[in-house]
Amino acid sequence: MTTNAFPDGFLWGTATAAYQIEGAVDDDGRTPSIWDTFSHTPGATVRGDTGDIACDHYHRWRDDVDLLEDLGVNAYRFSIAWPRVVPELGGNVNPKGLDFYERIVDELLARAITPVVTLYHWDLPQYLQDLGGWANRDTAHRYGDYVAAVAERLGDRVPYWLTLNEPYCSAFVGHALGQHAPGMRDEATAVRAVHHLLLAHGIGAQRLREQAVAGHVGITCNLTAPYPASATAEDQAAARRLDLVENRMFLDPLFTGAYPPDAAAYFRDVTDFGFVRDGDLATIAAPLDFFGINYYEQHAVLADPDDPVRGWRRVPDPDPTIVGIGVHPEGLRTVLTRVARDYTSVPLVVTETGIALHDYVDPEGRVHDAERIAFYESHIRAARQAIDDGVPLVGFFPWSLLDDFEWSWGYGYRYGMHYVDYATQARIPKDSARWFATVTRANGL
Ligand code: IFM
Repeated sequence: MTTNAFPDGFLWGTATAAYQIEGAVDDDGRTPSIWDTFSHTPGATVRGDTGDIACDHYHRWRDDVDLLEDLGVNAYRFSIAWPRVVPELGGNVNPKGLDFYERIVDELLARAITPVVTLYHWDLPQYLQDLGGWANRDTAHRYGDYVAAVAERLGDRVPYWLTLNEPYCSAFVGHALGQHAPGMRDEATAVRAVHHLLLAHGIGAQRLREQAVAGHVGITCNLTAPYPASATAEDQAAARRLDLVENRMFLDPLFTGAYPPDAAAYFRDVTDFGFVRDGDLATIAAPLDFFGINYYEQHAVLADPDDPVRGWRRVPDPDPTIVGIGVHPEGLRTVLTRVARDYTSVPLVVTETGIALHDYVDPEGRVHDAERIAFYESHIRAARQAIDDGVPLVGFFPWSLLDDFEWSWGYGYRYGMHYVDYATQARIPKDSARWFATVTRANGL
């Protein structure tokens, strides 16, 4: 029977990431990450925006926890900044960095809000990038040491751990497209980075288990729902190739312990996967307790005859949002049912989904974001349908709690349920925040 209520204990949350909201980039021993370097590179971000101040969450975090309470969420996903915890090469742990996150975790727990901790949301310490970053296998081991340090301090209290956020973006958007830090345009390095990120995930998960953390261990991937623009064999093959890059390069190693069978041919002109060592895939594919999915995109795919190897083109969405992608809640259902059917039976969590708008404060001091409410509502319905399809979905976290530093887009695009006035750092609940609070309190629509 279809119902709009969600299962008891369902996690209703929202999400943020350290570099996007914290600011305080020099406080208490933090050193630069690749995003500090990249955002300070002329031309890398819109208007030269940086995360130097962002939402000043480092100093205002307690007020932001109040916002969570107002939303009525029972969970909150945030990330820990590696360069706060291990600010220098050599692995010395900075207690002040850990103190900050411990305060947040304890405050959340005191307010019955379940902390969901992302251990890596793109802010690689710059000192590791100087040694090759994710192209260097050793980064995966350094990541393991960092994870162990966090687990030693917080392992008894954090119920959900996510090793990585969106390795697709770290690897391909950062190393092949050059739009994210470290700003490289080299596909061979991007594929190497995929492997070392996944290896880092596996090593990080191992280190969490060795520390006997009390919580569940998972990873978040951003998955898309590509489909052929027509029934021709060419378009079908093109959609499958895009699916390889965006989805299967991550899902297959994580859940089947092998790169997809078509990966070697697809990347044949850039790599022979010689960086994969014996045992790596077993480390990567060690069992998880849950799996996080960030969903933003469904797209039609056309064959591109001019490019026989890659050979795909995304069809521009007929009704795009300001970031150029469409609103397709049915794609969320597709992605969830696919993962549950083809890859894993572990509980799934929608760790992000959301829409960027040009929100503004009206003369009465209100922010009317009806499109965001419609977006959330349709995606929550899609999530509910996935549960009806048998998907073990246990949580839903709209992106985001706050407007924030949206990476290379800077501050121009707003994703938050709270409007941030960057000049005063005032937070103004948007209509979507009030609406979402009714959902969390009713446990459904
Ligand atoms: O802001 C990002 C987030 O850091 C990762 N997922 C997509 C969001 C919206 O662009």
